[in-house]
Amino acid sequence: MQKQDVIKEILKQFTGVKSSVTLPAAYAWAPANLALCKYWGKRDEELNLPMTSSLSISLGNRGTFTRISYVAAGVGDIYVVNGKEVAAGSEFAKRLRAFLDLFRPNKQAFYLVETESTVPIAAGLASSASGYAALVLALNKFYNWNLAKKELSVLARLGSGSACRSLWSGFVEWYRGERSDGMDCYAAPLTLGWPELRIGTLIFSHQAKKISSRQAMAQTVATSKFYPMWPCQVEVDLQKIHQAISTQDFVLLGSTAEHNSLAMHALMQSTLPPIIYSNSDTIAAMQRVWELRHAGIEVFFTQDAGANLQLLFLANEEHIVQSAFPELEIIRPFFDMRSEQLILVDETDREIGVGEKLPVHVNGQLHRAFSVVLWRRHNGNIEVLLQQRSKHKYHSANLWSNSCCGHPRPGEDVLAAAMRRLHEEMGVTMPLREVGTFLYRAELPGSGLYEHEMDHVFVGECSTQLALKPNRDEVQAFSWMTIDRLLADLNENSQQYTVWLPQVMAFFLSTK
Ligand code: 2P0
Repeated sequence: MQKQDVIKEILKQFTGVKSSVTLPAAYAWAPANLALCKYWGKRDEELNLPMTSSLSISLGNRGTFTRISYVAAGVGDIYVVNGKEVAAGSEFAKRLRAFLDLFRPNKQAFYLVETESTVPIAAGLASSASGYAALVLALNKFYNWNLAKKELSVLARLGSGSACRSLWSGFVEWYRGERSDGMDCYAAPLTLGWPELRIGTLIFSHQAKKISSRQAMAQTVATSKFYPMWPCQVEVDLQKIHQAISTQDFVLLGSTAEHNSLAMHALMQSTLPPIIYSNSDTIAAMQRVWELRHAGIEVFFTQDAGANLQLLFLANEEHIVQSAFPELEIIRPFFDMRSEQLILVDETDREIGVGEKLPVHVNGQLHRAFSVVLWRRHNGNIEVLLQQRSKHKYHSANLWSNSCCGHPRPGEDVLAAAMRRLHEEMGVTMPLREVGTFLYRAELPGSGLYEHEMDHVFVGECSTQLALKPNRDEVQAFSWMTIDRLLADLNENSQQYTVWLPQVMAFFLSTK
């Protein structure tokens, strides 16, 4: 099976690749990702089908922003990376051109692809993952395909295997699948986050790798006698990582990721000829990490196909790890998102662009948003958690509202955004369930701003023991209120509540 066959199948509802170009240019953003359980070895090199499943964490605001348009007149594609045009004969350009060849409506259609990368490329973090993911997202907008994320994940995989995990923020699992056409081989996000998680990148080598991961993988599968053990290792490690995430057991997460990475490098040492990405700095840093652990600091490492290391630790160890490794660049995967950019949508919630938060509210442009309602059963009643917005909020200050609300950022999954914001505002992490969306437009009294939102409503059931830690910059008070009392008060004292709360509550009630 060839890539073209897969693309044909996915785009069969359209008349060929082109469909209708409705935009002069389209742009998209995708995060880089770091595998905690690695992808190493393919069962199909043409389709980038892996031998095993894998699991990653996306790297917050480290990623790739891509804009795609047609070259007005010319004889070939133009690729611009971080403001510099890429030589047409380079390996990078050849690989990208071959991928885009799969998506040309005719042989004379040439693309201008402009990308900006915030991935520390020298740190050995795969920029190809976010690059191909952003490119596929941009093509989806450019041609107005409106494909589901699962299909986009399959398309991104055809560019680079690990790219299929770069369509979401947070934890993402890539399923191996069984089919020879790979239609069941795609990634999907996990519902749980871990806001305290930190990733530190240590850079030891700025040189290009002597052997690409693509080549190294193929050599491992072909020549390592230990390779047949790898799927068993992955199966166990995936189970442990799932358990670590669901119980927030950091030592289990870190030790499993470190072990998985060492096992992958052990496989490479057993190939013919051997492959060793580490240099003496890599080994010295590993030993430093082990010394810190011996001294009681919970820090672990993972290493991709390069000399550099990524450290894993929690927020409470940030200072001590930073002082042990002064050159460490720290990423907060659940916080360092692209900020203050909102996703503009049409009335079917299809993404049509991005916009700065304030102008979007001044102009009343339709954008994607979410509202979270936490609820509990207490003394035979259903109670919902209300928050009083801080006096510093840019609109609806001091008003009472549902438990949390906000906007997903470009490239951010709306559930991941709801989880992120719930933690930022109320200091809690819990599973949320989306119960639907509604569209509303309202003037925000006294602010000159308009809310015009496609609002995704999430609910989460809490225990009566739930400990809230509200962020005082966002929330000045909170209160659990029975539904009956809230509905009565919304009638009597509506000016004390946000304009969107009645609709959110009506939605919540319809699910009860
Ligand atoms: C990973 N790596 O899971 C593993 C761990 C590197 C080490 O995925 O050939 O660039 O394009 O499918 O995705 C790097 O491999 O390879 C990689 P292709 P890719 O992140």
